[in-house]
Amino acid sequence: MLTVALSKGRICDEATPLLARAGIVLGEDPAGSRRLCIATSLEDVRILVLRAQDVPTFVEHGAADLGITGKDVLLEHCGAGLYEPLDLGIARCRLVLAAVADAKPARPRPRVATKYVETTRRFFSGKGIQAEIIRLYGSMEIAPAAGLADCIVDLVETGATLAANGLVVREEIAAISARLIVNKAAMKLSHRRVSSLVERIGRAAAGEEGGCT
Ligand code: PRT
Ligand code: MG
Repeated sequence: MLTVALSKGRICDEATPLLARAGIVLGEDPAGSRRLCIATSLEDVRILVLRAQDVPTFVEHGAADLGITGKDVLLEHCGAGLYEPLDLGIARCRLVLAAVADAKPARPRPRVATKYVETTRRFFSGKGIQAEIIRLYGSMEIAPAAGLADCIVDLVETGATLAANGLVVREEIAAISARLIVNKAAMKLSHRRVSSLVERIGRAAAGEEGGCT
């Protein structure tokens, strides 16, 4: 049995049709089910529906052989036991530094609100700046107006949420999309099955039909 950890929410919504094109049809719609382990049309492939941040943890520890989650989550996870063979090209957005449009010049130690604490720390230390990072779990866009922080590091897609909160992009930190990840030991021990699954998902991501290997 191969277990695929799938990030719930918008990545699941976009990955489900992609997996179907690869010939991996989910037995139930995760959005309409309370079941967190879902059988598929391939009798040796099952899906675990998880919080995005938990996907790399399951794959790294071998509780799942493969996983699908956002590059933002992978940058923040910084684990070692993972391969990242495919960019699935779905759930695209950008990780950016954003601030109030007419903000005063940044102070020497800017206060930055984000849920991407590690990525933000690396970004600022790469510039030789020691930022004060304030961890939030959501609604980062309100932090500057509320006086909690000078700027935020968050995902932006259309920019509508930033604009609605009086913020503008100051700098792009990374281009984000959903990635397929693989447990390193599984890649070695179940090489034929894992690489055949990676191949068919890769063909589907490239827009080709999956076929039945
Ligand atoms: O996990 P959590 O519940 O905190 O996040 P969520 O419910 O916002 O998103 P979820 O679980 O459905 O999916 C999160 C994953 O989707 C991320 O890890 C990314 O890899 C990916 N993704 C792609 C996005 C977006 N696009 C996106 N636009 N995740 C979040 N957003 C947010 C963004 O932060 C902003 O607040 O959507 C909001 C709207 O963006 P605009 O610019 O279109 O207004
Ligand atoms: Mg969510």
